[in-house]
Amino acid sequence: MTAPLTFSPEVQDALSAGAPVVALESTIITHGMPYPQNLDMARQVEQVIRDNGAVPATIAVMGGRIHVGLTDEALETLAQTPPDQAMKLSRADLAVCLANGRTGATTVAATMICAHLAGIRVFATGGIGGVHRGAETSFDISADLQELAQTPVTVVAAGAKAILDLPKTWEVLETLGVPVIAYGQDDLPAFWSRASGIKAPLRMDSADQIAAAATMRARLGLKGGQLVANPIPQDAEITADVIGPVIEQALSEAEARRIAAKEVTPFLLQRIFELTEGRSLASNIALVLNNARLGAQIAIAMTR
Ligand code: PSU
Ligand code: MN
Repeated sequence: MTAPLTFSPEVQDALSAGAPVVALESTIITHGMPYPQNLDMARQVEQVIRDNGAVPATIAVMGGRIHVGLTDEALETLAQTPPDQAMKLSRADLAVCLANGRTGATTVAATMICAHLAGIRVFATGGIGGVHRGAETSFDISADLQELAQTPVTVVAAGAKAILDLPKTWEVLETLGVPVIAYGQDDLPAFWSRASGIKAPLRMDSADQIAAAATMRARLGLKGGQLVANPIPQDAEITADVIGPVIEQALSEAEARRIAAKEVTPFLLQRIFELTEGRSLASNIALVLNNARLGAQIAIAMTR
């Protein structure tokens, strides 16, 4: 009995040859961005990984199988699937979705699980889930954090999404023993902004160092992955003074409308997109591409 994995020919060839592969998630496509920008982003991000010498493996669940590497047709179908028709898959939902033959988009947590099953050690995305503001009453803490603590995949993100309670998110990661590594700066990045005012627990300045740390973690028998927090490129950033009030407004609307559980993150991202007239989406795409580039470099370093 093995996991129901279906590899695209490109990913299959790369993995058999020991060539660098970077996993990509699909919730960002179905629940994180509107069509058609989501499709455009998904294609661009794959291209950036190829241009940087690695092979992209976008992961999604369709027809009872975990697909590792999607055809352009599958990517298009997924991008056009309304959020209420694709399950948003975390660790809790993955097996149910597969067993019932439903379509599902993988979050950071589920993508890590699938990447690990497929033998992929690096994964690039936008921002991880984390501790939501008000978690002291809602208990809303993303399963992404637990996953980083147990599954050996290096995740490249632009930090945790700034809609979250960032200090609490970093505290939980520390408790869980997850290395949080700021890339090329001392400060932890805050998704749409380069700076958060919070000093990162760890800093690294090269893909080689990040790859070496992942290998050492395995040699020590320590379970879990690493989070690489890669700041958004300067020309794409929205500084905290601009994005902050927008986040506040989106959060109070979510509260007034009693948005809860899995709907919270998609609702906030959509409202922030509307309130910034698309600027937040342009930044989100820029940071994903930037993370894909670093992800490719790390995957290459890991094959050396
Ligand atoms: N990064 C983005 N956009 C997104 C996400 C990440 O730029 O939509 C998704 C990821 O799939 C992440 C999920 O795992 O949001 C977190 O959702 P929640 O807060 O419900 O755990
Ligand atoms: Mn949640």
